Amino acid sequence: MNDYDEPEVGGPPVGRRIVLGMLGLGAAGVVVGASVQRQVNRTLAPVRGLEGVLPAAGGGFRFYSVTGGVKKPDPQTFRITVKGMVREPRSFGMADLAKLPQTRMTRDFQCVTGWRVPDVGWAGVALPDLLEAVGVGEGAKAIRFTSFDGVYTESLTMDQARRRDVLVATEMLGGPVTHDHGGPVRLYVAPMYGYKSLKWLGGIEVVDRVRSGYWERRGYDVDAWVGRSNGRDDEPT
Ligand SMILES: Nc1nc2c(c(=O)[nH]1)N[C@H]1C(S)=C(S)[C@@H](COP(=O)(O)O)O[C@H]1N2
Ligand SMILES: [Mo]
Repeated sequence: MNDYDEPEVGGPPVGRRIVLGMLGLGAAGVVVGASVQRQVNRTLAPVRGLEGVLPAAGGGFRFYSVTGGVKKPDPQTFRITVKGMVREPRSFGMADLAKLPQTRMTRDFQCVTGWRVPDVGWAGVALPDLLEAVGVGEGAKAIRFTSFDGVYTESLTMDQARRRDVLVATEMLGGPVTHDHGGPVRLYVAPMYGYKSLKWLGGIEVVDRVRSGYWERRGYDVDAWVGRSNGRDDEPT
């Protein structure tokens, strides 16, 4: 049985190579001549399994948002909602999240377009602990995440969501998650490419199947394991 649905935007997914090219060049700004090829190589390095062979594109985070002007919520009233196939639908403010068990980890952050930030400190509530607090209902197969930017979405299978290295993160880089990094609360999916780590987390829904997220409808793999053959729907696997 397949728990994954088909992409829901019209037409076939955009070829990943095209998406990657656009992203890489967009992120790099204006590049010319030989540096274009170098940038493309860097962009494709992770999906070709060449990490460590070609240089990384940069040492630091790039701020990504598929939409402009994301509103900054009031931390006093901000809440994330957890609903769907759960025993007890609930919303969590910052104080509620702080009362749940806290998990810390130091892990690399790797964008599929080629940049990586090593040894980033993260803290927050491990997703399994949050799910435990609401109780996952029978037949639940996946988790759907929505961003209060109104556009970005992501999904994890239930197995992936039960990993302890998936965080509902309230801290990164040694302090609260900043607005530009998707605060006050973002997702951090340590073993997967950065696009799984949804910013400006607003909603968590327990559902009966995986729905493709924002980039997945545009050609990226739903399973975004770093180091596996992600980002290639143009070749047999
Ligand atoms: N809401 C939202 N979340 C998002 C994105 C986005 O555009 N919007 N971009 C994703 C991608 S592709 C990456 S690599 C990371 C980048 O995180 P950063 O902006 O903190 O560097 O956020 C991910 N989460
Ligand atoms: Mo990314």
